[in-house]
Amino acid sequence: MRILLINPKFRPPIDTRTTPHLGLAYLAAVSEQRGDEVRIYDGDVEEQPVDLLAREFRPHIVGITANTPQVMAAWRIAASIKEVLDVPVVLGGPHVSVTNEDLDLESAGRSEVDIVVRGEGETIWIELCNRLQGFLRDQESFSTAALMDPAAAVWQDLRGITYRSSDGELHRNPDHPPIADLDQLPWPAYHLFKMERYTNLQPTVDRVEGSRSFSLMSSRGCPYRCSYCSQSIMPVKWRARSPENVLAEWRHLVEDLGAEEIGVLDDSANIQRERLHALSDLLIEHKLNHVPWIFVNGIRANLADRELLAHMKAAGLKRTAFGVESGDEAILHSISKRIDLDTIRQAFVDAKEVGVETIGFFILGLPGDTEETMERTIRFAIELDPLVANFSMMTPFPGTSVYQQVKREGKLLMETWEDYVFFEGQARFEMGELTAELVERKWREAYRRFYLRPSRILRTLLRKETWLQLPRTVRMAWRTVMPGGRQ
Ligand code: B12
Ligand code: SF4
Repeated sequence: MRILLINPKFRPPIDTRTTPHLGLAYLAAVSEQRGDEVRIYDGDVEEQPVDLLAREFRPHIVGITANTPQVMAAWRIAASIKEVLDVPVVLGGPHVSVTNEDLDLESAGRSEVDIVVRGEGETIWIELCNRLQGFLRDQESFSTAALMDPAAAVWQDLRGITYRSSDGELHRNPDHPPIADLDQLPWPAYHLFKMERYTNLQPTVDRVEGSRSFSLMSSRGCPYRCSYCSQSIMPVKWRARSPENVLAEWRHLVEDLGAEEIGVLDDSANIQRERLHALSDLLIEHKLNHVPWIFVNGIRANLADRELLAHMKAAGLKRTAFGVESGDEAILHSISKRIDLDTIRQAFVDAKEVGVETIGFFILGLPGDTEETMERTIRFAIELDPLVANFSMMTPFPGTSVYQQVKREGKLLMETWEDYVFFEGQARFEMGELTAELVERKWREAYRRFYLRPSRILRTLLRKETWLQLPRTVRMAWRTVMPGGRQ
């Protein structure tokens, strides 16, 4: 079959770099394994309108991915394709996987969307394509209405989907079990992406623009349940690939695709420390440790001991992020972070002592935050002094317990799903004494006080990357530290 997979264009924030969509790369890979002809349309780097491609390529099925701020663009794309072609449109990704707010039903209820896939997609997608192919075999001419006819009974027992049958009824089938053995998955199909169009394939490894960076995921899901995080409410259990399987992909990225740096995207890579020790041994043994790699999204500070950090450093780890979130013990407890300040302190000390650069993620405006607690967060960031400090204002994503709390006790300041982004310098809710003015002020202050310390300015000026990326650095600084400089 011909398959078109789409990543909707996202209103680009100033200077966010683009990276191929790993979820679509996996879906494309399993489709190719099935024998399909696959095209990927990544709105972030394409110029041609998507309906034109649909008209030329005439796919048998279209799959669109969406996180929360992308979902409205996904609907618009679906509608534009439906105008030129009668083709089943399937929507998947983080937004529709949040079922406790009925976001799957919201999308499946729209006339331009036929089926929603919830959670991890590969197995469901292949089962779905098999059924569509079986249906097509028996038809002289195709119509989506016939495919979705309840009498045809194509979808009633396919787990993990929510769909609208042609009589207008919405159906939510039970969840699909997670993929038990991640080692069975093929490698992401990067050959289907226009790789030369990505400004920097890995958004957080600050190498020179254009250096060949690739992402890799060595485990999926997270066993923690932080109150603000979407990961904690999606039907994705923590599972890991074997060190040997990760090594094989690593070799492929370095030796076949010429990767100069690798970003490991796991949500919580260090749940099983022995696994990372084993991977480090393999990277050293196979002489892959000359290629720098980083943990982009943060590892758990409570599970990052010095021995592990030192071993990973020897295996090429250049930098790691830690989700610190708050400098106030009570707030940390209230967001179910399950960590204390001393443990975080120790992790930063250990990382620096073994020579691993650090990134700290901090959130301002968490429920319960006050001027004093946010002050503690800023001071804690300065004390930890990571190479990169990233301060974001709390954005309550649908389904999370923070979202539910704000809906109950406060006021959301976002009007549409497109506003659910946290890089725009605007507070996203107010609750009690936590006003937008206060959070935005502390956010600007955080950047100013962290980055405009004399010691920090000197360190920044001494870094080669600062000069290599000067225009970008200046734009970023203007956006964050200047009052009103966020547009
Ligand atoms: C890397 C990453 C980024 C990168 C790249 C984004 C990208 N599109 O890949 C960058 C830095 C740009 C980014 C930005 C943002 N991100 Co982000 N990001 C991630 C992260 C850490 C990994 C994504 C990934 O590669 N996952 C691995 C692949 C295999 O999973 P996947 O993409 O979800 O796809 C699987 C399924 O969802 C499903 N599926 C997906 N699409 C489809 C389509 C079809 C048809 C089907 C059948 C199935 C299907 O099948 C896939 C394979 O199993 C995730 C956390 C996570 N663990 O997923 C957060 C995450 C997706 N991001 C999130 C957020 C909030 C954002 C931002 C909005 C943050 C902001 N700054 O405001 C922006 C949005 C920008 C944008 N352009 O969309 C949230 C989304 C929550 C939500 N409700 O939507 C997540 C879940 C983090 C979290 N824990 O809260 N992000
Ligand atoms: S540890 Fe990280 S990925 Fe896991 S629930 Fe908390 S914030 Fe989300």
